[in-house]
Amino acid sequence: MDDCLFCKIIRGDIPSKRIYEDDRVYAFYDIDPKAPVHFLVIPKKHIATLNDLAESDEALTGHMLFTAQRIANSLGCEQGFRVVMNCNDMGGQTVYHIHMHVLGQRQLDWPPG
Ligand code: IU
Repeated sequence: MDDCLFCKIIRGDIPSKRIYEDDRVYAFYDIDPKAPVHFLVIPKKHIATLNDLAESDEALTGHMLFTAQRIANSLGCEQGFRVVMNCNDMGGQTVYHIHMHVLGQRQLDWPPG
């Protein structure tokens, strides 16, 4: 997608602090961190919202989750971390390319705001 901010990050048109990348996913630190560790895992395939997922994306989203777990643990979050996906405006989504927020290294409250 030409005008998608996260597609631009994947292409390197917008700078990001990359943590990990493979043929299917890209992970980078959030520019506005809400915890000592806060990174995003995004698919290289453009999918606007969770509502746009297809059954054929099941393996991809599983790979995103496994990537989140591996990176969180490599960044010292073995004691606990949180994975959040916001869907649409009501769910707090601001960038319309699905992404997993991964937050850790502080005590996280429940419920989130
Ligand atoms: P949201 O779930 O759509 O609200 O999250 C979007 C996140 O993307 C938000 O936490 C931003 O700080 C983050 N972000 C970023 O890390 N780098 C960017 O260039 C842009 C947004 I644009």
